[in-house]
Amino acid sequence: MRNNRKSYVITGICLAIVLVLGYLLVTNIGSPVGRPLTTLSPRGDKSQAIQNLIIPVFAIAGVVFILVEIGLVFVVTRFRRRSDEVDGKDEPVQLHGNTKLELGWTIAPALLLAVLAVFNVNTILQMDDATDPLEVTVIGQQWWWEYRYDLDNDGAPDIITATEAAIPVGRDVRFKIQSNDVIHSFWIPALSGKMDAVPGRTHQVILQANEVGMFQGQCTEYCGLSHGLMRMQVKALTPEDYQIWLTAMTTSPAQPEPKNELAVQGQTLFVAQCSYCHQVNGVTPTSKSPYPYSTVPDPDYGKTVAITMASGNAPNLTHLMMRQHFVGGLLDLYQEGGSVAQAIPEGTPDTNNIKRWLRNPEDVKPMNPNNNQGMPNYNLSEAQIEQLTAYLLTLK
Ligand code: HEC
Ligand SMILES: [Cu+2]
Repeated sequence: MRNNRKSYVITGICLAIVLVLGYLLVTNIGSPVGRPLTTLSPRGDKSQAIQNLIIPVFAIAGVVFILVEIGLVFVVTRFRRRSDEVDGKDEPVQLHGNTKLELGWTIAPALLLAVLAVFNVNTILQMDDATDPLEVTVIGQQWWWEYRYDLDNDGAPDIITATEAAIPVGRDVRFKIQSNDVIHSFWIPALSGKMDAVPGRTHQVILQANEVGMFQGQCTEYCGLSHGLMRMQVKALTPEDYQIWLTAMTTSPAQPEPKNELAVQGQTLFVAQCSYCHQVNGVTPTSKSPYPYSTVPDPDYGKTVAITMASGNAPNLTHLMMRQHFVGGLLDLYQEGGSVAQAIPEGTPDTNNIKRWLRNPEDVKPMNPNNNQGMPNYNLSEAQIEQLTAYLLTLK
C-alpha cells in the first residue's frame, strides 16, 4: 500500500514537471522579442495557416505524450523490483499478448494520424493559394540572396537587388526560388514556410504580410562556408510606400555631383575595379559585361547561360543605399539599424560598416573568392576606401 502511494507521488511530480516545462516552452518561444526567427509569431496569412495547424497538432501530441508518460512512469514505479524481493518468487503476474489491447493501440494512432492528415493536406493546399500575386524571382547565391522584379512581364527584370526584398502589405507575393550554385533554402518564418532553392529548378512559395515590418530570414540549407551568415529580410510596406519604393528603384541614381570630388573619384575607381562583378545600372558600360543584366534569360538563369562573375554573381549595387542591410543581411547600412521598414531609408549611413567591408571582406564573413565564391580582398588603401564609400553613398 505504501509503495502504491509512492508511485502516485512520483507520477504526479513527473506530470507537474512536464506541464511547467511545456508552459515555459510555449510562452517563451512564442514571444518574438529578441527572437526574430520564431515560427510561433505569425505576421501573415500563410504563416497563420501554419500556426493554425501547429497549435491543435501540438496539443493532441501533448495529450498523447502526457498519457503515455503517466502510464509509463506508473508501471515502472509500481512494478519495479524492491530490494527485499526474491527473484522468481515475488514477480508480478507475467502476461503476454492481448489481442484487444494490441488492436486498440494500432488502430487508435492510425485513426488519429488519418484525421491529422486531413488538416495537414488542407494546410498544404492553402499555402499555394494566391490571388493576383506579385511575382519576385529569388536566386540563392553563395552567400546572399538576389531578387528580380519583372514589373512589365517582358521576361527581363526591371529591378535587381539583393538581401532585402520589398513587398506590399496585404498582397500575395509569389517568390519563384532558384539557385545559382548549390542548394539553399529560403525562409522568412514570420511570413511563410521554408522552400529549397535547387539549381536548375524553380520552386515557389507564397508570402503575404498582414502588417508593415522588417521580417528576418535565414538560409536553412547548409550551403558551404558562410551558410550561417546568409540572412535575408523581407520589408513589408504599405501599398503607397511600396509604390514609392518601386519608383525609386526604377529611377537611376543621380550621377555624383562634380563638387563631391571623393565620390567622383570613387566612381572612376569603381568602374575600373568593381564593375567587373558589380552592376550599377546606367554607370557600368554594358560592354564590360558579357551578359548585361537585362538580357540574361530569366528562366535559364544559372542553367544554360554559363555564369561568370560578370553576369550576376555579385550583388547589383544600383540602389545599395535604398536598403537597410547588406552583405547577406549581416550589417546595417544606417546607424539607426534596420529593424523599422522604410520605403526610402532615412538616417545616417553607417560608413564604418561599409569601410569595414571594403577593408577586408573576409573579416566580415569567411568566403572563397579564388573559387568565385564571395568578394576578394583588394587591399585598398584608406584613401581609396574613402573614395569608394563616398561613391557608394550616392547609390540611392
Ligand atoms: C570578383 C568579384 C567582385 C569584385 C571585383 C568586387 N566585388 Fe564586391 N562583392 C562580391 C560578392 C560576391 C559580394 C557578395 C558577398 C556576400 O554578401 O556574400 C560582394 C559584396 C559587395 C558589397 C555588399 C553588397 C550587398 O548587397 O550586400 C559591396 C558594397 C561591395 N561588394 C563593394 C565592392 C567594391 C566597392 C568593389 C571594388 C573595389 C567590389 N565590391 C569588387 C564580388 C565582387
Ligand atoms: Cu545558403
